[in-house]
Amino acid sequence: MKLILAIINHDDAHIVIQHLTQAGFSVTKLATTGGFLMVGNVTVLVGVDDDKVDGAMEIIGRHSNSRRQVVPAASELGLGLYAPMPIEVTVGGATAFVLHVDQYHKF
Ligand code: 2BA
Repeated sequence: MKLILAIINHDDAHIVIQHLTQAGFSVTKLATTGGFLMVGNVTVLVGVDDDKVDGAMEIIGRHSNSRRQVVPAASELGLGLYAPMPIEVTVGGATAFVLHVDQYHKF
């Protein structure tokens, strides 16, 4: 079994979760915040059998879009650092990690 941990743009999260759920995956949604932009994103946890990983990743990738985002000058970037001038970054689609699950219990 594997645990997919995918960080998704807030604007795409609803549609990604909807398609995963329709395809029969169990999903847990966490409200998270990116450390660089310090804006909200969504992390989804999906526990899947090994042979279902590709199917779940395909859904996540298909519905996650990358976006150019401007960080205004003087925005705090964390750790007390501030952008000296506006900078543009490409955020997402999704950043996904696939972790091996040692044990899985349901009580
Ligand atoms: P943030 O940390 O807010 O990062 C937003 C975007 O800012 C990133 O998009 C990237 O384009 C840029 N960025 C991040 N750190 C940077 C840095 N030190 N210098 C210059 N530019 C930087 P993505 O790479 O698509 O990441 C989107 C979100 O996914 C991140 O939001 C973070 O919440 C998460 N993420 C991405 N990679 C991660 C990783 N290796 N571990 C944990 N979380 C990650």
